[in-house]
Amino acid sequence: MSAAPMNRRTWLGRALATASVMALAACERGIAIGDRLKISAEALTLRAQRLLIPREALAPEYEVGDISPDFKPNGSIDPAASDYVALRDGGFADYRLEVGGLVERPLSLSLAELRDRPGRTQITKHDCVEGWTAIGQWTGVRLETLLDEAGLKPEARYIVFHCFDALTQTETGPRYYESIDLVDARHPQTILAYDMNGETLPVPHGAPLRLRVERQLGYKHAKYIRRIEAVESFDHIEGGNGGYWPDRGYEWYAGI
Ligand SMILES: Nc1nc2c(c(=O)[nH]1)N[C@H]1C(S)=C(S)[C@@H](COP(=O)(O)O)O[C@H]1N2
Ligand SMILES: [Mo]
Repeated sequence: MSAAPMNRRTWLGRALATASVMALAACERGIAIGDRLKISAEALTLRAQRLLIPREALAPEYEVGDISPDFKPNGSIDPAASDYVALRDGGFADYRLEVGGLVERPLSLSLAELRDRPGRTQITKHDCVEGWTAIGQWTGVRLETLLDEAGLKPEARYIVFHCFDALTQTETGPRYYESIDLVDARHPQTILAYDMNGETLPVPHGAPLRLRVERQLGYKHAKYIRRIEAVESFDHIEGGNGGYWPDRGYEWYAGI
């Protein structure tokens, strides 16, 4: 994925505003006409989706025979951070998923403990903003299961996924992160996947644990998850736009 094509700050509230308001805001910021049109189109797409398809609707599911023989790994494919490398070299035996932030009971779960919980398997189409798609089978624990165990505090509005990898492949570079709202977090197909196509999730696809959030584009599907944080806002996180790519100009809500 290349660097963000435009110099603008998008925000959920703005995405919910009308296209004309957005175009006007862009105009005031002196953004080129092509970008203004793109912003308007994005707002219209989001509004049309929200009107036509309930957010709770399921994404299409496919058959085993539909699974893509070559599912392209994308973005980070082999994180270099030393904490990740140590866990990977130990077969992820020491891995713990931390669930914290605005929860009543923070969790720290091993992979075995995650696998002990009820699992869900789904065959879905992954859709990357770069223009390719691939069908894969994913097995994991529903995010809602863990959120209910941890007990969300009433102020919690978003779930943030903190990842091990830095796209710069350096120790100090900004690590990937993403976030979703509680509608997507509680969606039945939103899972933390530990298996892909019936086998342990491989490193290029986000081992040991990655998000599947099937109603959104690929960059929302955080791989290499190390910690989950329930938050009220994104103000205290990196650039404040709720994700690595949203901080670089991409939409926070990437509905498909
Ligand atoms: N941690 C992390 N998650 C990530 C990325 C990444 O670079 N780091 N890339 C995203 C993008 S752009 C896509 S398309 C998908 C790719 O998932 P795949 O490698 O299983 O194809 O992961 C997403 N999640
Ligand atoms: Mo992507």
